[in-house]
Amino acid sequence: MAGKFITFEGGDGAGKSTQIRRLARRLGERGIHVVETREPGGTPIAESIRKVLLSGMVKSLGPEAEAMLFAAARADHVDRLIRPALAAGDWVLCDRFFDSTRVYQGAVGGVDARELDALERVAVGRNRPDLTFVLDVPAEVGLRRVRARLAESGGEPDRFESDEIALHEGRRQAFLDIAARQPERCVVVDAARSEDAVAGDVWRIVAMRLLQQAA
Ligand code: T5A
Repeated sequence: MAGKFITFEGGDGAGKSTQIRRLARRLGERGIHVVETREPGGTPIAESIRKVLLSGMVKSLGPEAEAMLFAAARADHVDRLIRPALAAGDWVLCDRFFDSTRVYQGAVGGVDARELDALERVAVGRNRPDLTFVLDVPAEVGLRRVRARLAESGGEPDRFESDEIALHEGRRQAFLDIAARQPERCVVVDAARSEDAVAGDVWRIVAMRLLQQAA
């Protein structure tokens, strides 16, 4: 049986990594083999591209060049990790995927949608998510969480976290617009609530949309 492909999208600090860990644990308890991964990243080459992108080293090249780099990382990630895992029957939980490019480089970055269509065809092909969670939080809430995490770890905000609040709010709206246009794939979850409340919704939706199908 082919596996399932679930992506988690949303602004910085929405809680995607947290919810992926929790969902992976619950699926694992059911005997489902889960692959947890992230974008940009997931393979050695894509992780190297991640470093270049998040350091801000290529920011001056502009959003179009950044979109190409995200697509190059994604192509490797899909070819070497996502597609083989799905073919083996695993469930793949991915922290961000093409919707992030549509939002960060497209809707807010200004890269033309037709250019992004072309990059998506090359990088993703038919490997489209079965289900996408859009974890929705006001930008201020997400950024507060990011700041708290950085204060604990002693880290610095990355190239995108450092953007001004208006850009973060624009991204939030752009994710909601994608979800409204593609309700068959996307589900919006209010992620400003407790981790438990969000995880409860995520589990109910996975059970309803995917576990019943897989049974
Ligand atoms: N990007 C990415 C693009 O521009 N284009 C693309 O195509 C792609 C793929 C990636 C950056 O690259 C950009 C978008 C991003 O800016 P990243 O470090 O992977 O960088 O950034 P994020 O995916 O945003 O990762 P974050 O860690 O910032 O956010 P998460 O994963 O949404 O949040 P999480 O789970 O790490 O939680 C953050 C903090 O909040 C707490 C957690 O404990 C943690 O401390 N938390 C909660 N606190 C209260 N209530 C809850 N419900 C909480 N849930 C989590």
